[in-house]
Amino acid sequence: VQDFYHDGTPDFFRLEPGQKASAHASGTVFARLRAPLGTVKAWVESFQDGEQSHTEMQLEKTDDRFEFWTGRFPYRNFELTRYRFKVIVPHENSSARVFPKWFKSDPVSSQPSSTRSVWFGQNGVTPFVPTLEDDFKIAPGTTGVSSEVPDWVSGAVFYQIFPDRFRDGDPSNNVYDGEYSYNQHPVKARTWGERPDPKQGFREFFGGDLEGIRQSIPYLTDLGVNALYLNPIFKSPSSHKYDTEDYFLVDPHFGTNESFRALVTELHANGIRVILDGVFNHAGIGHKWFKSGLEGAASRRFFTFTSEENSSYVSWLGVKTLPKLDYASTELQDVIYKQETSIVQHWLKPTRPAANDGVDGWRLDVIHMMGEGGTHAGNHAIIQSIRTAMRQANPDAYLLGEHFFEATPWLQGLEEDGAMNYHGFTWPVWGFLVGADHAAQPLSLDAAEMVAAMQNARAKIPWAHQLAQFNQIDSHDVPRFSSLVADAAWNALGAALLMTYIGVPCVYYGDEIGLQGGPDPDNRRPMPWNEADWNTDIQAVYKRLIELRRSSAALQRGGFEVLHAVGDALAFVRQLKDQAVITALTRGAAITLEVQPAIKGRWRDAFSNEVLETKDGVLQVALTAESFRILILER
Ligand SMILES: [Ca+2]
Repeated sequence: VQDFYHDGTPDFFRLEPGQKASAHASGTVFARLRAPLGTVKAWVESFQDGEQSHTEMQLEKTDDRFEFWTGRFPYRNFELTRYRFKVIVPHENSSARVFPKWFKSDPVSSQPSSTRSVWFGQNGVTPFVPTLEDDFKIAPGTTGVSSEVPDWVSGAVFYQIFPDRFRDGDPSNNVYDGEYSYNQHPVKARTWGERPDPKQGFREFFGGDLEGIRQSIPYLTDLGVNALYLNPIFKSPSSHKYDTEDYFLVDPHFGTNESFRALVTELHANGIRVILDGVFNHAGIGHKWFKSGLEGAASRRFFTFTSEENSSYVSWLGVKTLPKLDYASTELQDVIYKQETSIVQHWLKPTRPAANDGVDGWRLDVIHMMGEGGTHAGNHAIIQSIRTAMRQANPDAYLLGEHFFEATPWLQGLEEDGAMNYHGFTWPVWGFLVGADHAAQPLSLDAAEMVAAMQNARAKIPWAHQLAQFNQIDSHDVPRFSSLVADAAWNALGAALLMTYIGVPCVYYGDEIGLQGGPDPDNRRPMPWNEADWNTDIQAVYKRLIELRRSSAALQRGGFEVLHAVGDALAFVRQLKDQAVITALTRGAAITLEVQPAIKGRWRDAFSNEVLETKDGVLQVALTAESFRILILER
């Protein structure tokens, strides 16, 4: 346990009562800091109108291990508010000096100090002034309406479905062999259960569809998930459908617009939300805007042609089948997101006022690349406008950005609610449990290094976004986690981290039954529906972990504090007021961890029901080799 602690939960941070109405208010923040015994003085250093201000804190209470200091500091709601703590603490061998009357006495008369100043921000304690980017941050509009992260997001457990590979509920709509050609190659129909063929890739089809998802609702509710992220569903000639031909039309091999709306209604009736994959950086070469643009229509301006030549258009990473959309065109902005009838708003809104068939958010593909003139110029303004448009159509819509890398600039309150958290979760976990990064190059992190990587990422973003980050241990873009870990037991360790770490967990379809898979397209194998093919051990682990996540406010919205991180072993606590959950795990040999949670009581093992009690402030957590335990506080 670090002595210093602060987070965005109500025990440590809240806005003064009555400051909830306006999205553009100024006001006061109450902050509480947990500090070591013997702390001499503490301040909040915050920033207003661009200038730093100091607010002195008062000692509120002391227990046997900590002091709690409180203070109130001003903020303006329309801008990102940064703050950190400056604290004077005892320090042996301090090189500091005390000047009784600064600038008014002889410096030679100064006395050696037995204290020093330290600063505490989201990336920990430093004896020097930290950088702004590691400050605690309050997202603009935290008390208002327009910029809040939707409440439901932190309570969600997502399930990612790649529609062609999840379930074939209606063989009559399947692509058949040679039905059409794509880039002069005929498409190929495959049989459910076969392995994807790297030579066919996006030209092979297994027949999964919306009806298959509908038939699987009992399976999904039994698993316990309550939100779906669907890979693209709109008309496209490929099986991945990232080359959209018509954003207003569900692909006929998946179903119809009507069957999709009916599916959303049925999912909602079963407590399952849905977000769609919006591929708006580029269109497919078969989109009518592009085809008519080649013939000189006005929609030519939706793309970036560098000359009169029809072949001179900018495309995604040079892939000519994916011409890049140009948001310098206000007409394009209108049709993609600005108008009420735009694509983004159309699918968020119900088909009629009483219907419940609008989707709950968008995952935007390569969101950081969208921009003007064939570049990402103007990107942040575009994403801010998309957020505004989404909130207009559905105030509870979740804006999720796809970034394979760091997403910090998009997570400062005005743009994304959350990002696909490869940077702050997936890669650190891979460093600890896989031993490689996304490029299949060696990445070796012990427990301390993993949590340092995670903290370093978390430190850059406001609390509201930390809770809304989209965590996965794998996805359709990387090999299956279960195929990467050297030891099957480590697969369960990954699942435990996924369901107990801060942020929104998402299970890639099939991970819960141990589906294997290498790089794309092998990571997109058809979901086996013969239960004899399921790994029921990992399935039981997933179901219990999801149940725990769904039932625990501490796991959904609690703080995060590391209790132990050395070598192979890790323990951390998630706490929300008087609710707390400890996750303890080791990837190595059996070990007994001695941890000191700040909150005291009896802890019940969520799997074995064994009750553990704190003795003299120490909780002994015995772990067998390569195992995890989840301990729930009982008061
Ligand atoms: Ca089908």
